[in-house]
Amino acid sequence: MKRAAPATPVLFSTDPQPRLRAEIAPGAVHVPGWLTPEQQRELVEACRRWAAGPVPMRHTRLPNGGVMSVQTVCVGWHWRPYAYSRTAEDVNGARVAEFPGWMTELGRRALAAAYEDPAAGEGYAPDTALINFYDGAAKMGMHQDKDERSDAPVVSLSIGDTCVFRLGTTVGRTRPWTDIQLASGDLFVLGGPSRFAYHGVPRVHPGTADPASGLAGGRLNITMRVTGLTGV
Ligand code: MD3
Ligand code: FE
Repeated sequence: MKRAAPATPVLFSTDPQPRLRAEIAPGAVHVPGWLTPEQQRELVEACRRWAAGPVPMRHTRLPNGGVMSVQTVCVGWHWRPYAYSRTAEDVNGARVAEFPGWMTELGRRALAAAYEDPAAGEGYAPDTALINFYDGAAKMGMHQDKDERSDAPVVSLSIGDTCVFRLGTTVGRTRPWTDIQLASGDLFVLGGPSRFAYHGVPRVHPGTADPASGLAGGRLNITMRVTGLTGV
C-alpha cells in the first residue's frame, strides 16, 4: 500500500514574501497584517459612511480631461490634483467630513508599530485622509505625493483584495523599483527619504479579499497625511 507523502512542515516552506515587518527602502516600512479583521470591518463601515457623503466617493477628474480609474473620498481636506481645499468644488461644493480624532490615534499607533519605537508617533497630527477604492480593473500610475506642504510620513492601510504596490525612487517614475504585495490588514508607512518617492498600484488581484475584512470585493486604501495647510 502506498502511503501519502508527508506534508511539508510549514517551518521549512520557502515563502517568497514572508509576512514579516520589512523596511522596503529607507523610511518605507511594510507591516503585514497589522489590522485585525474586526478593525478592518470597522474601517470599512466608516469608509462606507464617508463614501455616501457629504462629498460622495467618485472618480477624480484629471487636469488632462481624463478620470482616475480609482474612486476616492476624502476626510479633513478635499484633494484634487495639485490642491487641497475644505470644499469639493469639483464634485458638489459640499464641505468635507471632519478628520476624526480616532484616526489620529490610529496614525500614531501605526508609526510606533512601523518604526518599532513607542515614541515615533508622538506629535503626529494627520489632518487629511484619502480613501481610495479599487475595483478589479482599477490601477494607479506612478506618481509622487507632493501636494502636501509637509514632509511628515504618510500612513497607508489596505483592506480587501491584494494588490501589487510599486515603490520607485525620488528621481523619476521609471526603474529601479520594488514590487510588493499589499494584502488586507497591511500597514505601510512612507517617511524619511521615501516620503517623496514615486509609487503606484499596477494591479489588483480580484477575488483575493478575506471575507472577514468586511469587503466582498475590491480594495480599499486609506492614506493619512499632514497637509501643512492652515485655515478653517
Ligand atoms: C510612497 N495610494 O493615494 S498607498 C495615493 O494603494 C496612493 O491606493 C496608493 O498612492 C494606494 O496617493 C498607495 C501607499 C503610499 C502612499 C503614499 C506614498 C505610498 C507612498 C507617498 C510616498 C511614497
Ligand atoms: Fe500616492
